[in-house]
Amino acid sequence: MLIEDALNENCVDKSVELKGWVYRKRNVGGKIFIVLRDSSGIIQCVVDRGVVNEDSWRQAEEITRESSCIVEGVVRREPRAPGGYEVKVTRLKTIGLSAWFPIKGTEGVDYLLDHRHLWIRARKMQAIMKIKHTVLEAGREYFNRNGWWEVTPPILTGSACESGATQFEVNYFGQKAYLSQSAQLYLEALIYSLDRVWSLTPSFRAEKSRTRRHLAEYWHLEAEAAWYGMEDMMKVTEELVSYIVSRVLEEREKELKLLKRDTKILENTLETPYPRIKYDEAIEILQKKGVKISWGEDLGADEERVLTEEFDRPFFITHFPKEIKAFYMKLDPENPNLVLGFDMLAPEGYGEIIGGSVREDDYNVLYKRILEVGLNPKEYEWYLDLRKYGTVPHSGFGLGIERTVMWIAGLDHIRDAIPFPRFRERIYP
Ligand code: NSS
Repeated sequence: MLIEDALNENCVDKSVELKGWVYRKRNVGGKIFIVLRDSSGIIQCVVDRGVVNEDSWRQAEEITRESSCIVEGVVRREPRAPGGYEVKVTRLKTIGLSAWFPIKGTEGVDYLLDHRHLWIRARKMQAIMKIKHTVLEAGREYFNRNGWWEVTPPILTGSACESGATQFEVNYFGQKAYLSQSAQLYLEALIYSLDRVWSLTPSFRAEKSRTRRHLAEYWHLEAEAAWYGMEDMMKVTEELVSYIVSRVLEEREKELKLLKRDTKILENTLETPYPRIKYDEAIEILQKKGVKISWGEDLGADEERVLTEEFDRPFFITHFPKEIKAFYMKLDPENPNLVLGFDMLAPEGYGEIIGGSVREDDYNVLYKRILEVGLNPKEYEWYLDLRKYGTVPHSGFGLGIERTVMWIAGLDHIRDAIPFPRFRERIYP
């Protein structure tokens, strides 16, 4: 039985068997109090010398923090115990006696990263991973219920999707290949077959520095659709994000509470449409607020944070200068210095969680853009082909799963949104 199920009025006076790990242990006046934990929660188990046999008592005496064990006992109401119930132990069996556990929880960031394989047992980490589970489940469900096809793009790729500067090179049987930065180019090919497609894959970015919101390996939820314009695709992202947040609010209340997440702003997120501002306006707002930035410059984490102060829900920035965006974005027919691109920013300082755009569907314009940004059209021959054989207006986007979890869970660093984070400095564990 899971601990969560034992913390229940129906179990009072009933015998239960629980399997878990020792979360805390103390001896008080001839009794040993063991707080047991499993994936579902914690429960206090009281081992009374007068009740259990000699063998169970000895095992309770010897058992250490983080040992695995099986506990049998009777559930009782106990308002002073976490959850309001406790187990009066009748039998305790140690399964895996733990050596001295090297984590108390007060250690520094790097120490905890070195011991990540053990730290992921922490209740905080459990809560975040459960929230992530629901984010992933809701994301998949949104697409599947709305008639999109799930596809499986490759991770080993021959050319850059985003900037070449953040590519991981791999030795592919003696040739150069790269780890995928985004499935986008392949999703674009797939829409000619399936109209509307989505994928959930790892993406890799050789980010130069360690920041609060960059990982070298992250999970990327991407979608691409034929015939969709900018507004159509922005609407998809709004519906997706509001659906994800609604599911987390419904199903992960306990975890949000454990993380002390203030859910007021998350509730605002349920209501769409989200506000939209153009890049021009974003620059004006920033300049008015005293931020030193001029038109044409990219918005970094600091600028985004200032902009989020203006909104109490996610919002879009659109129509960026083409120089700061990727080669595949369609030029704005009303002002070809701009692209039909959009970013969705999460409020409360979090910033960008989604990047998307209309794609350039004209062969000649795309060819020119590839040259302009210094890429080799030879490497993009297949991608250009898509504009040669039945080109179609289309759009797509990518949502960073960890960025989204970081915001929804209210984390101050992206590293905790993934069990084994990868940064430039380390890959251990
Ligand atoms: O670079 S993006 O803004 N856009 C793309 O990769 C498009 N090719 C996606 C598409 O249209 N199919 O990245 C998309 C999102 C971005 O908004 C972040 O939420 C996330 O991916 N992202 C990251 N998360 C964690 N760590 C890093 N380094 C990172 N880079 C992007």
